[in-house]
Amino acid sequence: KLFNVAVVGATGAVGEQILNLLESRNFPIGQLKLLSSARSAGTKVSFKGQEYTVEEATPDSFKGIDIALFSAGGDVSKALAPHAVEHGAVCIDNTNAYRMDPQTPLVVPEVNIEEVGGHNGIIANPNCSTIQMVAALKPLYDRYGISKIIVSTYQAVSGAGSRAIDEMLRQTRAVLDGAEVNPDILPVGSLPVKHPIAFNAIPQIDKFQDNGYTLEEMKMVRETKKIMKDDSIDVTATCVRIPVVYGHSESVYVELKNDYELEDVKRLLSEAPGIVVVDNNSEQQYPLATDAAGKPDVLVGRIRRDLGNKRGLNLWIVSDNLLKGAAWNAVQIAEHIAAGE
Ligand code: 11C
Repeated sequence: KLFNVAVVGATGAVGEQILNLLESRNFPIGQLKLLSSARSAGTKVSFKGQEYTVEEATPDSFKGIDIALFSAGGDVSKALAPHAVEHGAVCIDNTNAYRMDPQTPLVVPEVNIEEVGGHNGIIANPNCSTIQMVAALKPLYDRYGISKIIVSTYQAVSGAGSRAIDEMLRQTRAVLDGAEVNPDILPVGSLPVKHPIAFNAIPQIDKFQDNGYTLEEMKMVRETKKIMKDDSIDVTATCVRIPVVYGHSESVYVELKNDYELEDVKRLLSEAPGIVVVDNNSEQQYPLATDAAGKPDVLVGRIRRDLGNKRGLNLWIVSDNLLKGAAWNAVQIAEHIAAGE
């Protein structure tokens, strides 16, 4: 069976990766529609050797579409996903628009693929920093239970889109040339104050909430509980933008509910789907963003017991934020739907 597929946000950093994956995975596509905001409409994009013109996404764009992959921002998903559903499409939404909606499954295939079946037309892809963390923690949750997670992230600029990548590269050149840096995009494009990202670490990703945490941090808290189906997990996050192009890194402290053997933890992780353990101190091997970039896997290393709490465990978790953190997770869900599983 072939599926008519729409990619909304086809010219964005995630949309581009979705198209690469649909092509390399030979997804069973009948008709392919590439959609975007009015600003990017008219752009030419090649897919399997054929040239497509990106069209402006409108409510009528979804007639005859079976699967619509959205990654053009929350406002676009809010405005258009309901129309896509009316036209009979299943939407896989990469934005924050529907993640916490109780009717919408929030899916990481390695963790809760069975939830896909319960959708009402929309399936939400979690935030990139959540996806890689829960993918790595699920086997430990199943075996030992988890009472607490303390995570600090080191997030790549590509999470903020292609313009943030350009900004970091431009600023880096400017600093080396002794020129003005002129921050324009980060930390949050729509807020008035900007900070340099070149040679810096910015402890703000997305807007501040009333509780003193940023939206990115609160996504990690809420999404983790929803995906794990366990509100009792205590999650606290500090999210930081660093001058890396691809790959989010995370220092994760997890308190397990039961005693564990370190070797069992390493074995469980190395047997888990989508996880690659890179943990060899004598060879100085541990997950690096530069190694994760371009790969679908979640890399886990620096696996060690807390010195004070015998049920405490430290991990370093790294993955390509545009792949497992976004496009690959979405395409995995699309493949599951296409397989009729
Ligand atoms: C970042 N995690 O790195 C964000 C990007 O809710 O899907 C993804 C935002 C989202 O800036």
